Amino acid sequence: MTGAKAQGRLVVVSNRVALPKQTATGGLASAMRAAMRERGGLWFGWSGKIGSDTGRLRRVRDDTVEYVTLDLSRLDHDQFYAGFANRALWPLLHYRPDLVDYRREQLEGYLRVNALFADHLVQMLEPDDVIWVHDYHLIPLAARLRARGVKNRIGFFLHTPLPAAALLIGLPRHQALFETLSAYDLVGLHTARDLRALEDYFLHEIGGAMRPGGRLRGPDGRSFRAAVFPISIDTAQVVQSAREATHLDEIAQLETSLQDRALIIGVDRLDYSKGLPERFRAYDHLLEHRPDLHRRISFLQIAPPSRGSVPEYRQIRRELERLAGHINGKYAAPDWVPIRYVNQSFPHSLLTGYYRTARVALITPLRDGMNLVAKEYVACQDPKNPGVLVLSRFAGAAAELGDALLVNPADPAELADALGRALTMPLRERRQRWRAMMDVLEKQDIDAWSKAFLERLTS
Ligand code: GDG
Repeated sequence: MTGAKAQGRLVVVSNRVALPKQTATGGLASAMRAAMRERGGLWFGWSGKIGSDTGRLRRVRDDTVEYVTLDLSRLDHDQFYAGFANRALWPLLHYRPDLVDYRREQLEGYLRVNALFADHLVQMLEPDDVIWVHDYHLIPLAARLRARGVKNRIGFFLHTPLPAAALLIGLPRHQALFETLSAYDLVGLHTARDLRALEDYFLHEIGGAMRPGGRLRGPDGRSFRAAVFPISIDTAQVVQSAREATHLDEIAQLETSLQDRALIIGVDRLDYSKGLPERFRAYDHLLEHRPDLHRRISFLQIAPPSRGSVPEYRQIRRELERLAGHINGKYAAPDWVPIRYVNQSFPHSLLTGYYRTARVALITPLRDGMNLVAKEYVACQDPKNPGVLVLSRFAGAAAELGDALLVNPADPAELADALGRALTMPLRERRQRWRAMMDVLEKQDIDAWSKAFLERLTS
């Protein structure tokens, strides 16, 4: 392991930490673990626990990787996580200025928790560590680390979209927040559109400049690189999981319940960015205009609740319950339920089986950084008889998956047309489209993604 030592550890920082005993649910967790294991590592973040005092640390070691998590006080949690991160930044970054609930004390709480993260982290760092910070909860972290004398390479990856500069400047004190990105050495984004937005913001809104070699310079004079790294999935693992899932009882039960009806599937965290009400309305539109499809299709929407402490999430949950009830009330027959709306989460292995069973995936976020469900759906298909992906143009994944049926999720008629087309698409065309998308996923998997980012960060 001398090579590994020479490289320095990988220190990952994210709001939540996937501990070693938890089954790695997402590709991201396993990719981070693999990268840390190779060179030794530390994963630091919030424990998910709200304690009476902020600052209690929990440590777990697993071979060459150490996991350190921090409890937050109720006030810190409410201001940093439920407040500024999820009620101001999340809607802003998803092009929803109408939902931004900015409060100065929450921004201060956000900055305070970032400073607290820096205080703890600085004591654990070694000079040759490479630090990789994830997502919108921790934008100012590098600036706080630099202020404490940290000279290490620090990279940042934004998992959400980055909207146009014209929207970013609507956030009070946006400059104090977004210009801290220049404290990183590398900022990674999902798509070229996000990168253009970042460049435009730095160049035209806060007096930064473009340096030779494409580096951006912030108003403080520090320069950093920004580049596109579209995140992906563990393609080989997902393919295998979907094949194995065909033997699961739950899959047989789902198939029996379908009685040869074509399954349309959607899988999304219950979030207003995912376009769920619009999707339900489009399904209503389809059933209204295509009576020939009644009883021949079934729409399964899996939507595990998330961020229940944020009011907008409770509201959308009620809206979807109403819409699902309305659609079933309007079209259901004694032996047919048009929409199966399920508010729970499932083991990932089972999800891969559901994806494979579905003739169509309906993935229509209003805005999404990438959308990994779209990629997983493609990887799970039976190559001999693949299903069709109907995908929003506004998911980052659309930039790579141009062979999906791309739609504007705001138009129920367009969405319903695409669904109709997907349900009757000839096998030959399904195969061609699937093959083209699968080629992308085989080349660009999650390992290629993390390697590309880390290579650029350390070069
Ligand atoms: C953010 C960005 C970006 C879903 N339901 C269950 C379950 N899932 C898994 C999916 C997929 C993951 O969760 C969801 O990833 P997405 O990318 O679709 O969406 P976000 O959660 O919003 O993720 C997004 C991503 O970060 C990565 O950068 O693509 O744009 O918003 O893997 O399969 N997993 C399990 N049970 C469920 O019920 N186990």
